[in-house]
Amino acid sequence: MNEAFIGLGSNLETPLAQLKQALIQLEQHSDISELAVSSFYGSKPVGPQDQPDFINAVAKIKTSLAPIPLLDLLQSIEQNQRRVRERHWGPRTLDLDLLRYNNEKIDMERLIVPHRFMLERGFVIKPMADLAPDLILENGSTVMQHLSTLDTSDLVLL
Ligand code: ROI
Repeated sequence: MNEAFIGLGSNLETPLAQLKQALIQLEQHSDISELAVSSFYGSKPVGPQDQPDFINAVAKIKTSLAPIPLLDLLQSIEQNQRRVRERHWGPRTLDLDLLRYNNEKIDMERLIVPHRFMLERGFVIKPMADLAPDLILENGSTVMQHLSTLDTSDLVLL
């Protein structure tokens, strides 16, 4: 079994319902055997500020899916929820990012793991700390140590 972390984010069309629906889709999938979810957090948009606040969470799964089939699944869930993405770094109905897959480094055209921006993003690291505070990140710090270096003052526990 493989362990993967997935970042969830939404800022359109009842974001909390979007995240919960996506989590149900993951939980019900036959190739996903365990699912743990962080708390949900409200967050200010990173990138353009003229868009609604986001809701973010992180899920930890155990899965028999290889990375690309897992990416395909995440993208199909995004599509099922009729993901709208109007512009780069603009508002979106549902974003599912594959953050980590075991301890693997993957550098493919479609998929880079660990996720390129996760270390900079409080809205990823804070929920990840709920699930895996002692996990060692690619910079050698634990999630908890790394969290203490980030400004998370804009995150609201829901
Ligand atoms: N900002 C926040 N707070 N949360 C997100 O999930 C998020 N996702 C994005 C961009 C537009 C970069 N900003 C975000 O893709």
